[in-house]
Amino acid sequence: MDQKFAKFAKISLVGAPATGKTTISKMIRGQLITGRYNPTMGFNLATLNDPNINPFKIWDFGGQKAFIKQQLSKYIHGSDLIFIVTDSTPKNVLSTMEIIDHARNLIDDDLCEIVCLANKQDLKGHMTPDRVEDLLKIKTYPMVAIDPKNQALMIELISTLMRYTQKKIKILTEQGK
Ligand SMILES: Nc1nc2c(ncn2[C@@H]2O[C@H](COP(=O)(O)OP(=O)(O)O)[C@@H](O)[C@H]2O)c(=O)[nH]1
Ligand SMILES: [Mg+2]
Repeated sequence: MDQKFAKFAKISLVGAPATGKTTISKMIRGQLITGRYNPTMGFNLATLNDPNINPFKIWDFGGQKAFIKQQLSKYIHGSDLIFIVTDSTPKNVLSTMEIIDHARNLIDDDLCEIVCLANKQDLKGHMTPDRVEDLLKIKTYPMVAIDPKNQALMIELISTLMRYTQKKIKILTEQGK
């Protein structure tokens, strides 16, 4: 195993409040999704040990404006993969832009992939992932976090993105960067 991934990989879920970060973290781990909304204070930390993928920790950051910037600057370092979670309404996508800029300033893009999950694709009037991608200018995947059937899809996506980052790091290391 590559040395970087011999440890638990760090996956961060970042976004505005109520976009579905905690639901995604639960869905990935196969936990029951209740549909109730309890705002996350600070962050939740969970571990996934799935036989199909190297173990990782999921950092689910609370999105409240009052502390998101401070939380991110303290804890986002060392992420191997960041999922920016937005709901797929124009208003939410605008707040997401600001969060992406903030996260980008804190991490090294070469060591960490940042992609977006355009969540709540089941809701009427949602924007398509292509439209969200046009606005945010980062690779965007459609998501319905309340559907447990998306668990396998999320694990596959994480696995693919981690392999991609691993390859990128290997090339950079070979180039002596
Ligand atoms: N319709 C719909 N509701 C969702 C979806 N994902 C999350 N929710 C709901 O949105 C609310 C906020 O979700 P939560 O995961 O707590 O948001 P967080 O603040 O980003 O952690 C909850 O009531 C969830 O059940 C989704 O894909 N579709
Ligand atoms: Mg939450």
